[in-house]
Amino acid sequence: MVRGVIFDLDGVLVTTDEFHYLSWKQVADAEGIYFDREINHRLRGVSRMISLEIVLERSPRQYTDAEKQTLAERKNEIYRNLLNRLGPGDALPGALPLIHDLRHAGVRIAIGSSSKNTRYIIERLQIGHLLDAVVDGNDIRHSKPDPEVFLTAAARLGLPPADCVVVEDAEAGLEAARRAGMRVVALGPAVRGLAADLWAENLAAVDCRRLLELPARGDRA
Ligand code: B16
Ligand code: MG
Repeated sequence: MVRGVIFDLDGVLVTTDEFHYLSWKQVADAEGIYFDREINHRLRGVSRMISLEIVLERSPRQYTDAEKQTLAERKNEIYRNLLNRLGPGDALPGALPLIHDLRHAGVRIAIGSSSKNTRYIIERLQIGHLLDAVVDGNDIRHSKPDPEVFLTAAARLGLPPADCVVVEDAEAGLEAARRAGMRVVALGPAVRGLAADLWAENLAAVDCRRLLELPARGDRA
């Protein structure tokens, strides 16, 4: 039985994944470090500082911890400026109809995101009233692929992990969901072909009933 759905935020409910890319690209270009969309896929779902380490892999020189801190802050400043463009109505196509259908079916809704900007994004989109729990980068010690974010979300929903489904656009997120013992819907091209209970191009292609009928982990042949 599916009693809770935990949505990833960036790249699932809103196109902030593109804002992350643009911000890192600006930081990398200013440092003369090669960065492209393929590398950017590896940043999906992982924390800001781990993202920075991945960006710096292509750098010919070493950065001190203080320099890394400055780069991470610069990236976040650029990113926050891009977030200011968001408003109600900027949730990705299919996101709000699916959440409404799920709520109508009595399913509890949570967000499980690695981002420390989650609450600001929720505010910009004005979707807080649709959520029963929010767990973000400020609440956890280990980011995806560690299951902590999803286990904490299930606990805040008051549900066992086996009753929850995660919706994710990142490989790190799929692994985190599996390690949490949850069913997982993989969304978008970055995770096409990876192990998941269901894959869809975007949320508009996810049918509420199909999601609710996903077989429990132990029930599959
Ligand atoms: P911030 P998600 C993740 O959010 C992003 O996918 C990832 O690219 C980003 O580095 C991470 O949040 C941290 O974000 O810098 O805003 O704290 O996909 O888990 O919702
Ligand atoms: Mg994501």
